[in-house]
Parts: sequence; structure tokens; C-alpha cells
Amino acid sequence: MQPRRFRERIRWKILKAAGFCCILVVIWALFGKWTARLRDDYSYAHVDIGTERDAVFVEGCVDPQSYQQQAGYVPQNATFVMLTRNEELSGVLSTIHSIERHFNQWYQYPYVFINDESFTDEFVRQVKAATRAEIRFGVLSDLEWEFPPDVREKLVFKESIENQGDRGIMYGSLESYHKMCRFYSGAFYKHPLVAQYEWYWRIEPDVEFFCDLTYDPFYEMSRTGKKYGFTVFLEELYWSVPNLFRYTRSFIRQNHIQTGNLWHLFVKDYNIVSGDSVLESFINHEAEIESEVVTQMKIQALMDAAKKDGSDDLDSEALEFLVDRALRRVPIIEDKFDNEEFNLCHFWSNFEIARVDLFNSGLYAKFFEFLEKSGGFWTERWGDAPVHSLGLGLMLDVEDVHYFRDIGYQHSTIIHCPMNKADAQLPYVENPDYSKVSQVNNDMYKIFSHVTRTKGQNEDVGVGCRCVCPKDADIEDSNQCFGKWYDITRDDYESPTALKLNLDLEED
Ligand SMILES: Nc1nc2c(ncn2[C@@H]2O[C@H](COP(=O)(O)OP(=O)(O)OP(=O)(O)O)[C@@H](O)[C@H]2O)c(=O)[nH]1
Ligand SMILES: *[C@@H]1O[C@H](CO)[C@@H](O)[C@H](O)[C@H]1NC(C)=O
Ligand SMILES: [Mg+2]
Repeated sequence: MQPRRFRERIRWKILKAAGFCCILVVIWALFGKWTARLRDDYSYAHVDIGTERDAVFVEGCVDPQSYQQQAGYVPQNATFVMLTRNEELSGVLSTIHSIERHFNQWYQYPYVFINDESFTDEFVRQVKAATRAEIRFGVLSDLEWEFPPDVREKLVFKESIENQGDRGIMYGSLESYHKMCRFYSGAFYKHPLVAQYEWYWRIEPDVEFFCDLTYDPFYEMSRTGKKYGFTVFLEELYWSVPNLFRYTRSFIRQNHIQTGNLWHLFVKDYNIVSGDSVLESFINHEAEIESEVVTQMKIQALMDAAKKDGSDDLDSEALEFLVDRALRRVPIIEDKFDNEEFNLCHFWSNFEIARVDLFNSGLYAKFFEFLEKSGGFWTERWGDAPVHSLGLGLMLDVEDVHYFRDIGYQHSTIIHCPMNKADAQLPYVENPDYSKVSQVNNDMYKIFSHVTRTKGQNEDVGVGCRCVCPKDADIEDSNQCFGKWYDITRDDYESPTALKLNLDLEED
């Protein structure tokens, strides 16, 4: 072999490889064009995010009376639903006051309250005094609330729940919390008081609404064919759901489920490249394509060159590459199943506006039964939020889901509060019948240090009606999940497909 010629040819091959990589770089730069813009700071609150796939139903305010008189408007077969305890009465009242003041004084949707014990007379009396809307109270039987007897009898049941406390898993040591999550995951939609409705709006004690909702969200969902609506989308704590995704993937495989495109919202996809089995196993992230492809091409080029020169021995550089590759292990990603991992993003289910039959039918119910058999509702602390989200991911397309960006909302320390639509505000006009109860309500109404967020110079990306927002940061601005929602609802979004690699160097 003539060493000079060999080296020259190698240089040329490597140059070609580098050129090929440049093309790759361009391809995924284009892929990522939109996302890159925002990926660094996850700051969306000042960005117009509405698209054909999903946008706020009504930006700014409407007059509720004329809205209800529009042709085609029909009140929907819908209810609020809250599972709660007698001790939480003051938080319950505060939620009712907020929702009555900001929405239900104009629409009069009924409430369903559910408890695992009887509601006290005091609870019933005070709740009834807080609204003119119809209220129903339901008490759960042991069958509806408790874990099945054969589970409860197991020694490992109590042990497992206590152990979660020892390991510091949030709420992990509270048996009641596990029951609550299980109830919302697999039972609330079967409860007769809920099943008699087509739509529900889930609420909780101590939530706060910041904007007026002057249109009917149930009607708009129905009119546009939406099935599930949310206000907060964020990451779950890993240690509360370590095996949830493993079971979900098994369920998909066993039942040959073709997921909708919403599925991509909840997974990290490791199907990055195809066409080369070695590279498929080494590349798990887009950022790894370049260096892996270059290495692969160098090795290939050296092998080819050595072969062409009719020599059996490779030069030392070639050997180095090969030895390096041979010594490396395929990277292990512990939670990768079928090339996917749960990205922990989920709709925060303490607020949901959705169709009851989404859960109360076929696939989701089967999914819940499967999860129930796995024991994860007590061996781990699976929340109803990630369970709902993955279940929805099995069934729905992105277009079926609605982000109620215009609903300002707070639960615990997490806040979403939109800017007001500048040129679509109307004065607040109280429903005269509501004024009778509102006096009581206003007395108890929590006073915040209210600040209205101002919009930028030339933009009106506001969507809210009479929002009065607290100072704290918006959840839209501080989590990666929201970026995924932003991506997936873009009109030009396409489901991810692996980049087809063609590493054939023989054509010269
Ligand atoms: N009847 C009844 N209701 C419960 C029980 N545990 C929770 N709930 C209700 O279920 C809902 C969710 O429970 P929370 O304790 O607020 O759970 P969370 O929202 O994840 O936790 P926080 O951030 O502390 O509010 C609330 O409406 C509670 O009132 C229970 O043991 N019995
Ligand atoms: C409301 O929806 C439920 C569930 O689909 C149905 O059984 C019930 O008949 C409906 N009620 C009305 C008044 O339409
Ligand atoms: Mg709560």
C-alpha cells in the first residue's frame, strides 16, 4: 500500500463525510427552526400561540346575555364535580365563590359534590347558600372508594404505602391520597351523579380564577368537537410514577393500539435515525447524530480504502477508531421502552373540562383495569393526572384537546394568568339574581395583590377578559412541557419520523 495515496483518499472521504453532515445539520436546523426560537428560555406568555389546531374560543369579553341569545346556542348537559371532605368546607366555599363570580352567575351549571363519608348538615347548608345553581351530594360506598379487599388484606399493601413515605415521595404515605388518585383515575366517571351528564368541569377546594369567563366553555367545546380541555400542563415528579409508562407501553403492545398523534406530546422519542442498526443503537438524541455519523463514516472510509489497496493490515488511525467503537457500550436509557420514554408532561387534572364518555367508554376503562391489575395505584403513587394524560394519548389527536389559555387559574402555588385582550374588554355587569348571594361571597372573597400584566409595545397577544393577575410567574414561562404543547399545535407540525440515513460511500 502507498501510504500517501491512502491518506489522501481518507482525507477526501472524511471531507465528504463532513459535507454530508453539514447537509444533515441543515435538515435538522430546519426541523427545529420554530422550536429553537423559544427553547432556551421557555417563555411563552407573550407569544401568540393560537393555531388552526387549537386557539382560544373567544378572545376578550362578550356579553353573556347576547351570547346566550345567539342562534344555535344551547346550554349543555354539564356539571361541576368535586370530590371533597367536610373539613375542607372553607376551601370549597372559596372555590364556589370564585367560580360563581367569574362564570357561573351567568350560566347556572349545577354542582356535584362527592365524599367518602356523609356530608355534614353544616357543609350542605353553607354550600347551598353560596350559589343559586342546583347541587347534588353523593356518598361513595366502600366498593367505590376503597382498594379491593384482596389488596387491602395483603401485608405488603400497608408496608408499601408506608415505605413511600419513608422514601419521601410527595403524599406517598397517605393511603387516602392513593384512594383519591385511584378514584379520579378510574371511578369518578362511573358515579351515577356524574354519568348522568355529557360534560364535567372538575374543581377543587381552594382554587382561584382570575378572569371572567363570559362565554360557555361547554358549548364551545361541543361546537368545535373538542373532547378535553386543560389550563396547566407541566411535569410530574419522576418517583411517583416510575413504572407507569412501562405498563402503558405493555398495554399498547398487547392490544395493538394505534395511538393518536396526541401521544407524541407525552413521550421522548428515541427513534432518531433509521437505516443503520449500529447507529440506531448509539444515537438517542438529535444532538448525537453528527459525531456518531462522522465516526461511522471515518471507519467505513478507512475500511474501504484499506480494502481497495488490497492490503490486509489497517493503519494505526483506522485501528484506533475501530477499537474505540468496539469498546463503547450501547448507551442504556433505563426507562426506554419500544424506543420511547415518558417525558413526565401531563395535563394538571385538578382542572379539567371534558366529555364524561371519554373515560366512561371502551379503551380508557380497559386501560384503567390494566393499570389497576398492575398494583401501581398502591405500590407507587400514580396520580390521576398522568394516568388521564397517557390514557388520552392512547385515544386522541391533538385537535381533540383544548388549552383554555383565557382561564386564569391558581391551585397551590401554580398559576396561569393571561394578558387581557386589549380591544375586546367590556364592563362587568352582574347578574341581578346573583347580587343576592354575591354580598355574602364578596365578604369572603380573597383579596390578592392584584396586578394586571401589561402587554408589549406593538403586540396584542392577550386573550383574557377582565383578568386581574397576581404578580407571580406564569407556569407558561417556566416549564419545558409547555414548549411541547406549543410545538405540537403548530399548523405545520408533523409527527416525528426517524431521519433515514444513507451512508453509502461507494458511488465514486
Ligand atoms: N372525600 C375525600 N376527598 C378527598 C380525600 N383526599 C382528597 N380528597 C379530595 O380530592 C381532591 C384532591 O385532593 P388534594 O389533597 O387537594 O390533592 P392535590 O390537589 O394533589 O394536593 P394539594 O396540592 O395539596 O391540593 C380535593 O378535592 C380533595 O378535597 C379523601 O380522603 N376523602
Ligand atoms: C345527559 O347526558 C347523559 C349521558 O350521555 C344522558 O344519559 C342524559 O340522558 C343526558 N340528559 C339530557 C337532559 O340530555
Ligand atoms: Mg388540591
